[in-house]
Amino acid sequence: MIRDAFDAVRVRKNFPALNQKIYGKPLVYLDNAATTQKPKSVIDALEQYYSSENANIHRGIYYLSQQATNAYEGVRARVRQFLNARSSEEIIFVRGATEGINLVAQSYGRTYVKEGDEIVVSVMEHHSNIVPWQMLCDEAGARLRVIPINDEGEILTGEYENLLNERTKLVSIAHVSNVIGTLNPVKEMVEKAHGRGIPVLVDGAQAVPHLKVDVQDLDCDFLVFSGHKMFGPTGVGVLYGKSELLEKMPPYQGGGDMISSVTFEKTVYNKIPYKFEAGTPHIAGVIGLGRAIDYLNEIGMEEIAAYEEELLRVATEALGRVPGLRLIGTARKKSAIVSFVLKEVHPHDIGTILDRQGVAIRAGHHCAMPLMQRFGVPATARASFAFYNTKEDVDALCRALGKVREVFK
Ligand code: C6P
Repeated sequence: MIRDAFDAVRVRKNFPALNQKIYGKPLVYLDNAATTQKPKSVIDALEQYYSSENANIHRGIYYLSQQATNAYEGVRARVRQFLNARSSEEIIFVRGATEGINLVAQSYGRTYVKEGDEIVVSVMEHHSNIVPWQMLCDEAGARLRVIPINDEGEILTGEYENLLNERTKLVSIAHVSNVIGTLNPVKEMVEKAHGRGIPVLVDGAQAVPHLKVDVQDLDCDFLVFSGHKMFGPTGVGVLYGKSELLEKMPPYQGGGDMISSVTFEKTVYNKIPYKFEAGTPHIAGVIGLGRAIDYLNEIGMEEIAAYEEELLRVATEALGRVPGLRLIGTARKKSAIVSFVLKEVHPHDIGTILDRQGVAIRAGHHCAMPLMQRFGVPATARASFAFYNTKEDVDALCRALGKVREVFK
């Protein structure tokens, strides 16, 4: 039984985009790992900012600019609280998870990673947590080492420990896989890396919107996430970094706001976090992200996680009854993401037929080609859930899969 305490049907009403028909069928939105829909409060915050509060920040001495600065910095404080970081200066606004990882690769990586050094990632990483490290390795003459997984899609922790050595300069690992939903034991992995003095970056893109993430508890050195996957606007995200590391890192980009003084002879950089926020940031996006965090706090991350866990259980059971369906990724600890293949049907065909039934899922390699190779499939179909999805959405998914079977029988 899906928990009665959590009223997804009521919550859905806050999301205007969910209330529409696609090809005459009610939209069943199951592509939340790609991006989530936005609550009215976030949409309203953007409209209000642009209609009556718009001004640049950190520059103006006039009322509107000060208001915009206060709103922007207020969100930094709320993100700090949301992640339980020690200080607001540890919160850097970026474009999203991808930019956060590139920032660390270019700033921390180019400073500390030298020829012969190693960076450790897992086979289930999103391309955003592979390619920036490959680029760095190519430049520095360093090597990428890859943690293998078992057939269920779980990290082989013994193999992980064996990979750590005196050449390892950084571990970068997804908290939750965007393809198979595996919830990785990041706290234990951080502990092992720290035992050897190795810092760890956590890609929190699929975790922060769905469970309570506490950076002090994880003790990770860096963590990134994207606003648009957590009910906020696109084009904004967060890099959390421990202040002692951020202090030592050079800026990632040069420009306005990241300096305290400039002459042609010498530029003195601003203090953190501003040192890493060159140019006018996505002010409206940050304000919208703040509103999304308020929304999540109102519901409660524990409530959300518990509800989605049950949704995952219901979906896994229901999909298990679909003839010819093979689940890819059956880890014991999972987030509400299910990837699957159907005998003799290409995932793109599944996606197309489902779309005609109003069911939006993603089909493809999910920007995780090495993981596809690991499971020996070119692509999967993926349904990814959020707290506004219901058991009826799972039923609609299964009914639509029945149509796929009819077409391909
Ligand atoms: N995954 C998906 O459909 P950006 O694009 O910067 O907001 O997020 C990149 C990213 C990084 N790490 C993980 C674990 C992710 O899942 C993503 C984005 C989307 O699975 C789009 S490819």
